[in-house]
Amino acid sequence: MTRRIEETSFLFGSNSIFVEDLYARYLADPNSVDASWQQVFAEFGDDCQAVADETRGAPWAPRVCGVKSESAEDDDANGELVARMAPAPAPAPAPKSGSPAAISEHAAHAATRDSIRLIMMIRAYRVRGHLIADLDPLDLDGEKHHPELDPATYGFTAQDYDREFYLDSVLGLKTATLREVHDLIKQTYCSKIGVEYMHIQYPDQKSWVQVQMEGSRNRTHMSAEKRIEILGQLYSSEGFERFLHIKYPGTKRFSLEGAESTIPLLEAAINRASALGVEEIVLGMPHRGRLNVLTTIMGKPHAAVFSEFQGEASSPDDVLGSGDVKYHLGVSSDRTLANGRNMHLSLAANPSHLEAVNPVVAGKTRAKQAMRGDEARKKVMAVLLHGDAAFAGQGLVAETLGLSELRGHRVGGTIHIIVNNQIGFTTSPKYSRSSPYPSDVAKMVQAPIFHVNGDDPEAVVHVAELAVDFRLRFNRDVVIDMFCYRRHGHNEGDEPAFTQPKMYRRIAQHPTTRQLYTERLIADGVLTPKAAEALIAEFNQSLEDSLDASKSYRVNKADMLEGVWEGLEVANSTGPRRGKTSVPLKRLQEVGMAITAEPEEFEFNRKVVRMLGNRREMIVEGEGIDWSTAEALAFGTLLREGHGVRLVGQDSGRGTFSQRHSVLIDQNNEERYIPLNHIHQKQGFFEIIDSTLSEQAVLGYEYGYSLADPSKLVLWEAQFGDFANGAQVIVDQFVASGESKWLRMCGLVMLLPHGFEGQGPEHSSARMERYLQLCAEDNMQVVNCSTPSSYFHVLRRQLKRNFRKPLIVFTPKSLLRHKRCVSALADMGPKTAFHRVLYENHMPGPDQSIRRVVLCSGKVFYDLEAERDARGLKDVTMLRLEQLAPFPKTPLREQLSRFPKADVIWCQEEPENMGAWGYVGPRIEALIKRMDGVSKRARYVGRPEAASPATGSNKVHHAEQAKLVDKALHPMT
Ligand SMILES: Cc1ncc(C[n+]2csc(CCOP(=O)(O)OP(=O)(O)O)c2C)c(N)n1
Ligand SMILES: [Mg+2]
Repeated sequence: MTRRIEETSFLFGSNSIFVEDLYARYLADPNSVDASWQQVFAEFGDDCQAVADETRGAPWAPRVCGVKSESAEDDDANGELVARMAPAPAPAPAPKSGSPAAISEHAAHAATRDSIRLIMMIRAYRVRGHLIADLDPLDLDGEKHHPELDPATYGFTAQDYDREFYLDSVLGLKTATLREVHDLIKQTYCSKIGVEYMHIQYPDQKSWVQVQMEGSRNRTHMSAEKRIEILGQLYSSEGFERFLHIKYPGTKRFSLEGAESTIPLLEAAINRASALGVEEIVLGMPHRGRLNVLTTIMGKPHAAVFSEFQGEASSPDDVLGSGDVKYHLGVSSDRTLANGRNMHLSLAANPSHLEAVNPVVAGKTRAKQAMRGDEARKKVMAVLLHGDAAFAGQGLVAETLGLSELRGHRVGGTIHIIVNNQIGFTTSPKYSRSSPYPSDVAKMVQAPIFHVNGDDPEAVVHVAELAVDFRLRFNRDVVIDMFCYRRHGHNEGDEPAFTQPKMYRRIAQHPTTRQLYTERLIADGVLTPKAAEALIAEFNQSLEDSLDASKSYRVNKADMLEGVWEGLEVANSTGPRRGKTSVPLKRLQEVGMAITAEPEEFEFNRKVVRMLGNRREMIVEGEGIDWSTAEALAFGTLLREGHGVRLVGQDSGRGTFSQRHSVLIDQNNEERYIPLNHIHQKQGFFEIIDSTLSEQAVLGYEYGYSLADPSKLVLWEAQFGDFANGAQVIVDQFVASGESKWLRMCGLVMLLPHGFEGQGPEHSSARMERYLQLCAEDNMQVVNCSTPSSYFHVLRRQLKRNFRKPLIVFTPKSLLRHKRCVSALADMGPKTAFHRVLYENHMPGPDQSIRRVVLCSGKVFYDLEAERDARGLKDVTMLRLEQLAPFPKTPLREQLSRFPKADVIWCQEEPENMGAWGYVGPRIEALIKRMDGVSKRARYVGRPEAASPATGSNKVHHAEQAKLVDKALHPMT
C-alpha cells in the first residue's frame, strides 16, 4: 500500500502529501475523512485495487475498459489511468434528495472531482506534453493529437472552458478556468520546447526542471541585443557553409545546413557555463557540422580551413603522421568570452566510427578535472554532440552513459546535444530505431531531455542554458534533442531524393533558420531589412579576405607537445629506449615494507594476512618476488616518485585471479584500505577502480584519460584478454592509429591476461595476433614478459622516457603462482633495465655446442625449460622475446649470432594462424638472411591452424601442450 500511496502523488502536485495523508486515513477509517473524499476514494479507490495493482496506477484508478495503452510495459501510472478512463466518465450522480445538505454535498463532491481531473490533465501534460509539441521544423507529422492531452478525455466539455476550478497552487494558480490552464500548459509543454523529466526519480531534480518550465523564466523575452547576437551566429554558420558550397562545390564537408542553430546552442552553453564558473570544456562531435564548429566555436581561422580545402597547409609532411580528413581533426583553443573570462575549449579528434569518441571525451574530462583539483567537477565540463541515428543505434552510447554516475568514471555530468536531422545517411527514423525519440536511451541515467525545434533559435538558446544550469547544479547528464533537418544529402555529393523524396521536397521549400529568424526580428522591430543585408555583406567580405589569406597560409607547427606535454618529444628511434627504470634497493625495500604493512584496528581476512606476510618475506629476503609483488613495486616506486597511477578493470582491485589484493577489505565493516596509498606522506595517488562490465567504454575512457595526462601511468585491464575484442574499435581507431592520424601521443597500458592452460576457448587467448598485426611505424609496443622484473621495468619504462607510446602487455595467469616465475629484488635494483630479448642466465652448455635455439615468448618458456631440463638436454637453449613489437631486431641478431651451429625454431602455444608467428616469422627470416645471407625461416612449432583458439578439454590441452614441447626439443630429422 505504501507504494500505491506514493504513486498517487503525481495527481496532486504540491498537494500530494495532503491527499496521501487523507487516503491513508481513509483506509484506516473511512469515516475519518470528509464525506466528499469518502465518495472519491470509494469510487476510485477500493473498487479498483486489482486494476491499480495490475497497472501500477493510482489506487483509485477507475476500472473502466477503454482504449488500451499501446505499450504493455508503459510504467507511467497516469498513462494507464487515463487510457482506462476513456470514454469520459459520467457526470457526478444527482443528489438522492433535494435537501440543501445533499445538494451541498453533491456540489463539494463534483468540485473535488473536477479539480482532481484537471490536475490529472496537468500531470499528463507534464509527462506527455512533448508528444504534441511543435518540434519539427518540417512539420512532417502534421497535426498531432494524444488522447491523454485532450480535455475531453477527462470529461470536460465546451461548457467547462470558462468555468473556474480550484487548483490549490498547482501551476502556481489558486483557481483558474479550464481555458487558462489549458493555454498555459500547452504553452509550457507543447510549444517549441518539449521536455521529458517526469521519469527522474530524484525529487529535487524533477521539481527543478518543473519549476524552470512552469516558472516565469520560460516566458521571459530576450533582449534585442541578445537576439541580434543569435542572428549573427546564424549568419556565421549558414554563411560559412554557403561560402564553401560556392567555392568548393561538391567537396565533402558534411554541412551543418538545416541545423545551423547548433552554433547559437553551443555559444549559449559556453557562455552560460562560463558565467557559472566553468573554465574548460572538452567537446566531442561527429562529422556533421564539424568544420563549422571548428571555425565558429573553436576559433580555427577560416583561412586554415580554406587552405586545407586547397590541400595546401596540412599535408602529412608538414605536420608529421599520416594525417586525417579535415572533418576529423581535433583542436584546442582559448577564447575570451564577452564576460571577459577565458574559456579553454578542446575538441577531441575522432574517427569515423560514430559515438566512439564519447568515452574518450569523458576520460579526458576526468583527467583534466583531476589535474586542476576540480573535485566538485564544476570547472571542467564535457559536451558531446551526436547524430540522431548514431545516438539511438550505437551501444557505446549506453555504455558511456552507464559510466556517468560511477565513482571511478563520473565527470559531473555531460551535456549531450543530439543534432536530430531526422535521418541517418539514407535511413529514416522509423526504420532505424525502436524508440520514439533518439534520446530515449538517456533515460537509463534519468537525464532530463529537452526536445527543441531548431528553427526557433531562441528556444534553442533557452534549453542550452537550462541544460548547463542543470548540469552545474546537479552534476548529472542532460540531453538536448534539437529537431532539425539536413538540407543536402548525407554529404554534398549525395542525392537525397532517391530515398526521401517527400522530405526533400519539403526541405527545398523551407526557408533557412537564418531567414526565418531575420523575418521574425524585422517583424518585431529589432532589425531593419537594411541592417540585415549589411550583416550578410560584412560576413561575406570577411570570408573573402580569409580566402585570400588562405593562399599563403601555412601551419607552422604541430600542437602535439604543448601544455602538459611540454618537455616530451616525438619518439625518433627504435633502439633499446630503456629509460631509467631501475630503483635503489633501499627504495624498493621501503616501498615493499609500506605495502605489506598491516594497519592497526583493521580486521584482515586470514588469507590476506598470509599473502601480505609472503610478500614481506620476499622483500626482506630479496628473492622469490612474484608477478603481483613486482607489479606493486612498479606502481609503488612510481607513486613514491610523485607519479599518479590509475588502474581500471573489472575486479582489478582484488585481481581476477585473486593475485593483486591492492584493496584490502576490513572483514567487520567492509572499509577499504589501499596499501599503495600509504607509502609516504608525499607521493602520487593510486587510483584503483573496479569498473563497470564494459570493455569498449572503459578502454575508450582510459585512452582519453591518458591523452590528457602524460604524467600518470594509466592502465586498463581486461578480465581475460579474450574480452578485449569488445573494445576493438577503440584499439583500432585510437590506440593503434591515434598518434599517426591526429598527432596525439598516449602512454596507455593495456593488461591482457593470456595463456593456454586448458581453460577452454574463451579464457586462453588475448588474440595477440590482432595487436601485432596493427603494429607499424612505431605506433605501439607489444610485450609478453616472462619474468616479474621484466614486467616491473616495462611498466616503469612507460613514464621514464621522453615520449609516450601505448603498451599492450599479455599478462600471465598460471605464472602468477609459478615457482620458477620469480625475480630477485636486485633484478629491479641498480644497473637493471628492461631487456627486449632474454637469454638464459644458466646456459645448458657452451654456445658452440648449442644445436637448437628455441625462440619463444611468455609462459611456454617455462614448459620448455622444465622438459629440456628433465630430459637433461645440454644442446638446446631458449631465447625469449619479451618485447614482440617493435621487433627487437638488433638484440635478437646479437643473441642468435652466438649459436652458429644451431637451428632455429619458433615455438608458441597458440594455433599457427594466431599468436605471434604471423608477425615474427617473416621478421626472423629477414634477420637470418641479413646474418647468414641465406633465406632460412625459423621452423614453426605450435598448435596447428584452428578456428577456435583452444580446446574445451583440459585433457586434450595437456596432450597438445606436451606434443608441442616435445616437438620443439626433438632433434630435427
Ligand atoms: C559506427 C559507424 N557505422 C556506420 C557509419 C557510416 N555512417 C556515417 S554517417 C552515418 C549516418 C549517421 O546518421 P546520424 O547519426 O543521424 O548523423 P547525421 O549524418 O544525420 O548528422 C553513417 C551510417 C559510421 N560512420 N560509423
Ligand atoms: Mg541524422
